[in-house]
Amino acid sequence: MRIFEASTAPNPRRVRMFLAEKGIEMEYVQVDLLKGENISPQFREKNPIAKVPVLELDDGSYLSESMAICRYFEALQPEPALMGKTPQQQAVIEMWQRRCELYFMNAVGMCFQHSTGYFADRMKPVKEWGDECYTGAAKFMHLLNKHLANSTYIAGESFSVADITAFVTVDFARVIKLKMNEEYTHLRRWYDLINARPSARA
Ligand SMILES: N[C@@H](CCC(=O)N[C@@H](CS)C(=O)NCC(=O)O)C(=O)O
Repeated sequence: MRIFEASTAPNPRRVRMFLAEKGIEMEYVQVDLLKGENISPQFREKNPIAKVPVLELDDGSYLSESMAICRYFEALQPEPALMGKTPQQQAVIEMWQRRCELYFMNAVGMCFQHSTGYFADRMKPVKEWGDECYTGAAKFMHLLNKHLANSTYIAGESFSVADITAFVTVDFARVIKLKMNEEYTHLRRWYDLINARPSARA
């Protein structure tokens, strides 16, 4: 198995963190996104959506979408459980993971792409949409701070994949100059907790 990725991009980092938590070693192959290696016909054969990460399985087939890759490894190696064990835990983690991905990570990503023109060779940046996404991401950060006043981790009292998505996004938000407000003491407490885990270096 090996993973096609880009070391500075947030989605591949989610998978690296997930695998580090599981103690799973992996071969990583770097794909140059700025040079457009991911939009080449060869790469589209691995993932028609033309994004990283992509997991190549030993049978030569490919899996993409960060959460699908994580779910595959969760099934292969259930411990430590990062996607919940009971039906309720699984649903709560899924709920928060999706919230963090849809309303935070995607908002930061879209703000980055639409305000910087980073991928202007393959999409039309719309500055107003970038601004709107910044506002959405900032609102979500505020919500997370409030939520973490009563919750040790994002999805309750155990570390989960929802923490990975939120943590990677808080770090990535630096590219749009969205920082943790000084008053966000709960978010800071949680950030330091996750940042102390060895997987945060992955
Ligand atoms: N929904 C996908 C998103 C993957 C994604 O957006 N990857 C970015 C890097 S973080 C990418 O490959 N961007 C290159 C491009 O848009 O051309 C996932 O969860 O893996």
